[in-house]
Amino acid sequence: MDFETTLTRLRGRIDPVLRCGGGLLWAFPLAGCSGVQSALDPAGGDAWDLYWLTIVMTVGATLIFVFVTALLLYAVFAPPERRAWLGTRRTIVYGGLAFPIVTLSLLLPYGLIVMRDVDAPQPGALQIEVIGEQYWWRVRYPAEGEQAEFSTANELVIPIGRPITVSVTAADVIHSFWIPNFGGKIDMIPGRINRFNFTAERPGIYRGICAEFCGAQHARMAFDVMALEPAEFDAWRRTQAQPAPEPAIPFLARGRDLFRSGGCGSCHVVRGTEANGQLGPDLTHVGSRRTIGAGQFPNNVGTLAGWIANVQQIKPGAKMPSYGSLTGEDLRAIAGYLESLK
Ligand code: HEC
Ligand SMILES: [Cu+2]
Repeated sequence: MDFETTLTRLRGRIDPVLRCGGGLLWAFPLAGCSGVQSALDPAGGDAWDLYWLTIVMTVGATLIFVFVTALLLYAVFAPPERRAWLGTRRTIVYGGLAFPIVTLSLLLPYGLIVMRDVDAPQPGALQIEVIGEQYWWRVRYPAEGEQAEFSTANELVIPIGRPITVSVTAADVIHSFWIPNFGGKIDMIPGRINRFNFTAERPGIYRGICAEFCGAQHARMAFDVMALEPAEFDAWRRTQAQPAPEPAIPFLARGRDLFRSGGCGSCHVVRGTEANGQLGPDLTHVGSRRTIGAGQFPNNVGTLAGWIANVQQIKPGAKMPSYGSLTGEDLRAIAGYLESLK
């Protein structure tokens, strides 16, 4: 069988694979290329450096792989007199020594420079503290100038254009703090504080996740990142520092009373009321959050009521008991009260 026929046959076999299987294979990674939780859709910080490092490495490695595979096929299928040059000393010196030495000598400093530059702290950064807990995120904004400190949960609200330093740690087991669109991933380790520095370039809603298995509900441990215009951020921060608003109508006041008598305040803080428990998320402005349950459900009266009645069914092992014995009316009142805490 001569070289040409072999090639034609090989092509006949590979073509359908490339067309359907190969096509599908490409679709999978590409589907992850844009969106609110993608390292391939940088929105600021080191994400750009990491993005280009990834592209250069992937494209480079693909080209070299294709080239070496082509040489291999040639070495196997070409007639002996045509492939004789493959075995010469020159090919080995240039292809086997010079080429890898040059390529790797360029890639190594490139990687080292990216590593040196990423995660550099910036002066005047906004400080935020995040504590990983099974299975949610405690978020603290320390006092700054006139602005009083306050806590929230499962939500990182940041201004665009200003450097941010997030100091992370964990309360129980190791978690990992990762916002793919902003680069770096950083471990949250009990008893240790790690820092993550970035600047958001464009406004938007992004999704952060826990990237280290931390227990049964690890996969249901996400958070929202809201990058706002600076003025919007300042307004948000002023509102969050306020105590919870008083219930405006009797139905909501009833919700607050049920919240009190149900013992919710032994685990949750609602600033401005006597609820000051430290075990669960701060609920002072829970109604202003986009999602509940660490990024699991959109935030509205229905999902809040469902959460309170069934938390152990929808997030088994979460450190909050289900309140299945509350009547529908009572559930609506508590959920309505929480929803009104904007
Ligand atoms: C034993 C402590 C405990 C008690 C009592 C408790 N909770 Fe919770 N609660 C938690 C914890 C812990 C979480 C976080 C769970 C998670 O997402 O893994 C939570 C989460 C929540 C959330 C979601 C908050 C968010 O931002 O995602 C709401 C709403 C809530 N609780 C309401 C209530 C109400 C209402 C009551 C009383 C009927 C109550 N909780 C009683 C511990 C408690
Ligand atoms: Cu976790």
